[in-house]
Parts: sequence; C-alpha cells; structure tokens
Amino acid sequence: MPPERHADQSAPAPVSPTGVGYEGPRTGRDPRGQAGDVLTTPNGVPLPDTDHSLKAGPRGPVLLEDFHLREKIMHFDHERIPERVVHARGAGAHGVFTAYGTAGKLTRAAVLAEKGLETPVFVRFSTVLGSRGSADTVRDTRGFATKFYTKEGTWDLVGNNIPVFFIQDAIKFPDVIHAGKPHPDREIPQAQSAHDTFWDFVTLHTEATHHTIWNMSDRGIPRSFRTMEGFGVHTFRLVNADRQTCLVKFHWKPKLGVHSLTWEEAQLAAGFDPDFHRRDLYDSIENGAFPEWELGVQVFPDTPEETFEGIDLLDPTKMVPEELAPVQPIGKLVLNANPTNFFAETEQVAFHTGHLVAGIEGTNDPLLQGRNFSYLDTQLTRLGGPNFTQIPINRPHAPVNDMTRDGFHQHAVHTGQAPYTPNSVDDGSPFPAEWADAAYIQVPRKVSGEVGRTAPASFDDHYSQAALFYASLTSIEQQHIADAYTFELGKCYEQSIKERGLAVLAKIDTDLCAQVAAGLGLPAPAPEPVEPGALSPALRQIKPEPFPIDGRIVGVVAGPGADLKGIAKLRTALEAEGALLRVIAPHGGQLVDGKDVEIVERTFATGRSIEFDAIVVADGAPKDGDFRAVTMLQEAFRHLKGIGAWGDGVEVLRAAGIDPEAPGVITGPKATAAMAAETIAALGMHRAWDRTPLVSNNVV
Ligand code: HDE
Repeated sequence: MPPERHADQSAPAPVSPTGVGYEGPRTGRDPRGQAGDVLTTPNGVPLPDTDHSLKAGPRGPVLLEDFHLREKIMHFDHERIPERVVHARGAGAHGVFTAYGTAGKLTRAAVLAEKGLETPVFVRFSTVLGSRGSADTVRDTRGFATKFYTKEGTWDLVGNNIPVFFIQDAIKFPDVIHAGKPHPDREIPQAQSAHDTFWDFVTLHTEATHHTIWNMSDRGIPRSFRTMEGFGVHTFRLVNADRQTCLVKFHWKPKLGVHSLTWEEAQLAAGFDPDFHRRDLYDSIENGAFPEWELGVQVFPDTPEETFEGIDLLDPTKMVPEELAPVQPIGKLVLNANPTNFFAETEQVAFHTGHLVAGIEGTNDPLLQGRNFSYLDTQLTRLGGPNFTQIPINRPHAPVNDMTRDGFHQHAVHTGQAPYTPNSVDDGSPFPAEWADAAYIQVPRKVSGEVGRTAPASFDDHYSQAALFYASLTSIEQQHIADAYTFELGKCYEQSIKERGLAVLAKIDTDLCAQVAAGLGLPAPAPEPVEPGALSPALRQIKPEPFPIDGRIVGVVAGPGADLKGIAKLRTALEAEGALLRVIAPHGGQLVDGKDVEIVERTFATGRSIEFDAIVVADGAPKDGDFRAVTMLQEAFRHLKGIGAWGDGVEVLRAAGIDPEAPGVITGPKATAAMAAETIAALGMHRAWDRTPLVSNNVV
C-alpha cells in the first residue's frame, strides 16, 4: 500500500518547460502551496507586511523594535545544517517493501519472513565524495540506504551499489575519505577520485584494489539510481524462531537491469544537468514508472570459521560469486512517492547500521562494527543532538516506550515519574519484552582471543578478487576499465603514484596494465598476475536478454512541417511499454498541422543528447544542419544509443555523418508499428553494443 500522500505531493500542472499549457495565473489555492490563508510569524501572529522593515521615516534608520525583521533574519541565518561528512549529495523516495515469505525459515524478522507483509520504507541514494551541491554523474560509489519502518521497530540496511569496500577495518575510514575528498589546501577537485591523494592512498593501501576496480568499471557511473544493484556489503546473521542462525549477504536487484552511462555522457551530464540522477528518480516516480528492486540473500552456513568456499565472510573487500551462492529472492521494493520536502525528509533522514530488528544481527566484520559507532555519533553534529529519532522521517512506526529523556530538540512530553528500571513508582513499567518479540539479544557465542591490533591472515589477499572481477567481464566492459584507469592516473601529477598504480594493475591483468601504461606513456612493469579462479559471468552488466523500458525517454527531432501523425503513432507504442516520447524542435511552443498538435518539450537550445535513451528524426524535420541538432545525433551515435529516422529524416542522419546501415540505426519510409517495435527492442538492450568498433576510443 503506498504511503499516504500529503496534498503537497500531488503532481505539478502539466505545463511544458517552454511555457506551453500555461493557462494564465492560477485561480484558487495551488495544491502544492502552503496551507493556511493568512501570513503569520512563527508564533502565529498575523502579519500585514513582510516586505519592508520598520523604519523611522522612508529614508530613516531601521528600528530595533522590528521584532518581525529580527525573527525572520534570525531564522534564515540558521537554515543550514552541516552536510553529511560522506554521502552528502543524495536523493530519496518513499516506497513499500513486500516480503515473499521465502525467508521464513531463515529469520524471525516479520519484515522479511511474513508472506505478503507490506512495510513502508524510505530510501536515500547518494554519491560518496562530493558536497551537497556536486554533480550526480561523477565517477564514484553510490549509497543505497533503506529505512524499513517495521512493526517491530526500524531496520536500516545501509548499503552501496558496489559489493565490497576500500578498507577492512573501520579505523581506516578517516584515512580513505581524507584521501578521496578534495585536497585540503585548494579544496579541489570536487567529487572526483581522479587526483593524487586518492591514488596515493589506494596504491599504498592495496586492500583498496578490489573496490577501486569496481569504481573504475561502469558501476562507477550508473545510468540511473533505478538501474543500480545494491549490496549490504557486510555479512549479516539471521536468526529464526528456533534460534537457528545462518550468515547472509543482502542484494538489491533492479527490475530494469544494471545499466550505466558512457564516460562522455557522465561528463556532459555533470555540466548540462548536474541533477541528472535526482531528476530521473523524481520524474520517473511522478510519471508512474515506479522504480523496483528485488531483495535477495546469499545464504551461508554459520560455521565457527565464518568462511564460505574459502572466502572469508568477515572481510568486506571480498564478495561471494553468485555462481557459488545464488541470490535467493525474498521480497520486492517499489518506490512510489517523492518526498514532500527535501530538507525535512531526504536531508534529515538518519540511517544507522545498528538499527536492527529481532531476527537480523550483525557479525564481527571489523568494518561493520566501527560503523555501528559512527552512524549514531555523526548525527549529534549533523542533526544537533540526540533526539533525531523524533524527527518525522526518522520516527519509528512501532510504539516507542524508551527511557531516554530531555536533551536538545526534545519534542516528546514524557509522562510518568520513573524513567529508570527497576522501579515501583510507575508500577514497574515498562516491562522487558518476551524473547520472541525482542531484538539485541545475541544468540550465545563464545568469544576469546588475545588483545591486539591484528587482522586474520586471509585479509592479506588484496588482488585475487580484483582479477576475478576484471576477468569475468565482457571485453567492452574491460575496455571501459582500461580507459578509466588511464584517465584517472593520467590526472595525477606525481610520477611515483602513476607507477604504483601500474604495479597494482600488473597483479590484476597483464593486458590491462599494458594498455594503461601505453596511455600514460610509461613502461609497463613486469607482469605478475594473480590467479583469478573460476569466472563469474553474473558480474557482467551487458547481458544478452532485454530489460523492461519503464521511464526510458525517446527524443524525436521535429520542426514545422514534420510528420505529426507519425510522432503520435510512435508515442502510443512507446507509452504502452511505459516509455516516454519528447519532441525536440528548433523553437518552443507547439507544432501544428491541421488538427494534429505536438507540444515541443525540448528545443535545440534546451535539449541535449544525455537525457534521451534513443533519438529518432521525424519525416519533415529541419534540414538546415543546425549544429545543435547535429551534435545531439552524433553524441547519441557515439554513445551507442538507438537512432532512428523515417521518411526524409534519414537525410538528417546522413548529413550528421551517421550511416543509416550502422548497427542500432532504425530507418523506414514511415513511422510504422514495426519501427516502433524495433525502437522498443533497442531501448530494452540499453545500447547497440555491436556499434562499438565504429566509434572513437575513450568516450564510451
Ligand atoms: Fe558509511 N557513513 N561509513 N558506509 N554510509 C555515513 O553516516 C562510515 C560504509 C553509507 O543516505 C555517515 O549519517 C564509516 C560502507 C551510506 O544518509 C557516517 C565507515 C557502506 C551512507 C558513515 C563507513 C557505507 C553512509 C555520514 C567505515 C556500504 C549514506 C552521514 C567503517 C555498506 C546514508 C551519516 C544516507 C553515511 C560512516 C563505510 C554506506 C559518517 C565509519 C562499507 C549509503 O556515519
């Protein structure tokens, strides 16, 4: 069941960005406006004027007795709170998680175990390194944090879109983040890993190798939040009603498949639309193309060694290939409502790895244990005190009967006289819960060991899974990795850092190392590749089968005199599959042909190839060679997108230097059903990969 939507969340009026559809000033109350008729102060005192400060005469000094001025400015002065120390840039949405019931044998947590149980959720996606105002499409890991408002209390699954992490022990977190963040002297570069300090750290601290190669892969530049996988990263322990335990790794699998931008697209978007991912999430929800993921678990026996097939389950730099432990689906997540207010919800939401419910426990992964401290601690500075669970977005949907009291921003008016236990004054209440309902009781386990700043020997293997990841990918994905390393190391100034980068690559793959060395103009070090082991094709994101196309956008280049009937036909076919069509023309307004009317949603000035998943040229589109239209088509071609044209639109393709016979180019005399079907098929494959040899290097 979708969460109840406040009136402020109703969709905006369908006015095109070019002004078409505007019917003059609104009459009556705008449903998205603030409620209430009369302007007041924060204390509810009605105000006649908030535009002029109180002065002694029109040219006179402002009077200290202007209480309204002081209150208004005082509040404004304090509107900002500290941004998150990491993951500052993000976007969130509300949704529902529905359990399949298949986890019933593994855990007593109803949120996962009870068939058909619907649990409201709030999800926040993020980049890691950039500031709040940084671009969405930078090369980085993405956060994928989910707050489940379960009936047994709040459970947070605070994951990433990459299944492993840079470090094995939380004590290294300040180091890796200080290295990745902008240089402390100039505070550049913003939201980038392509700089000396990042590469200095990850080439010295080689346990970062595996995560780094994922960042250099297409996973570092997702097409959309909707097309990202999510991973809990750490191993968790599930406990069932019979107190039997198993170890699991959580996976989110996107319904639309895992897809990425090309590197050039990512860079263009960072300039042309820095809000690219945020906009995509918001728009797709408003358009009813609700983002969807399946939650799955890899299940391992809870043995004293805490390993599986030789892989240390406590080492967060290691994953378990799906071929060894298949991901078993246990539920579905649908995001179906945008936040009403970004600050109140997306900014103030506070996730915490220690927010666990009965039936879900952590493990001794030293990274997870450090996180369990950090996520509480950080909120004290960010949200200004210990009462952040009372902020609306953080409030549990389960009854709260705690004994915390007072503190900054206390909103509860607690009753009773005995916030301690045991007590007799309040009749002994609250009483301890029964085991069946309670969390934070560990299944008894023996703990012993010598105190020391140590790590298991298995943590010393820093390369084998990086090699496995690289070796398992398609040659196109491997090429992207080589291009990414060449770019990033090429942005470093220190020769020794580049050389160390190559020394790491020499252990991963000889050909990869040679390619990057050639790009840097440096000699390749002697190959010493480690054995990657059995390959894991599940790691590939280029798959042979098509994915659903919900929310994908096809741009149609048109203009006065274009075949509007053909456009309408194409739109009907696309919309039937959940995709959208936007008309691009030299100017805004409308295109009219008799009774046929098309609203121009993007002009040659406001449109850019990056926002379209395919571009089609209509019969009758302008043939004046406008460089903006030409650029749009050439970019789409380079980025391996579906390209199409019907009628004399084919001439426009030719004039842009696009061969109508090239792979993934769809042409025909008319906008027929067959042409629409081919366009839909092209969208489903994400890109025309077999066009790759025709486009220049280092851009896709
Ligand atoms: Fe985080 N991380 N992290 N992290 N992390 C934060 O918490 C931290 C790690 C992740 O949308 C902070 O509330 C430490 C792994 C996400 O609000 C902070 C360590 C994974 C988000 C913090 C890690 C993550 C954060 C900053 C090493 C993937 C955004 C603000 C031990 C499994 C949550 C905040 C949101 C945010 C600490 C490592 C994911 C400082 C100490 C591994 C998705 O508490």
